[in-house]
Amino acid sequence: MILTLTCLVLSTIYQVRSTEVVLREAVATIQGNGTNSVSGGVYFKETPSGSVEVSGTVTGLTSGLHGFHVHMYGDLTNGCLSTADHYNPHNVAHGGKNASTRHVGDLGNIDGGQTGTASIQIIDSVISLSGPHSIIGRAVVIHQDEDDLGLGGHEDSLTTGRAGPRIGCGVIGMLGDPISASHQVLPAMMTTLAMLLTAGRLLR
Ligand SMILES: [Cu+2]
Ligand SMILES: [Zn+2]
Repeated sequence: MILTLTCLVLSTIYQVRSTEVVLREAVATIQGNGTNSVSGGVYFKETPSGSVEVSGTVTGLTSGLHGFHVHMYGDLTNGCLSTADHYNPHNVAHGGKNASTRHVGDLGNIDGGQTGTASIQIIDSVISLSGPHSIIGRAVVIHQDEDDLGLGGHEDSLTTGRAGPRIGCGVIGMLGDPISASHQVLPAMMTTLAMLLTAGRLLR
């Protein structure tokens, strides 16, 4: 019995080690550009499947849709303007979040609704928080107008989505240290161990 239990525990530990993943989180505090009252927080969280969950709230918007992108630089020395263009390491055309051709930074629109408050809940598998095309240190930018997702037929549809002036932005920074998934699995291992010990006692 003791031998069986030991084997089970060791195999659990082995599986945990072999599937270890590091998950990163980041945050951008959004401030208005100039005199408007746009503000908010946007959170980025890596998931075990490799996609990034984007969530948060932005207030002080006008009603309706607003272009929502990751721009190249986390440089706010000249307000949102110095964040430069959409983050586009592959040098391709602008598009919607779900388009096959898009800038890495193209996240579509956020919706100010009737009240000017947008609740953001996006899953994206193109942006990432690690590797050569990490968005950490770059910037989130919110625009005055709706991003036409490259489909508007205007000359700037395929570069900026014709989303108009930048009304808010924030630098994307690390949120705490990367979490090793094995930390999350430790409690599960303890539970398994406890269950096995209980089962062992019942069988005795
Ligand atoms: Cu933009
Ligand atoms: Zn773009």
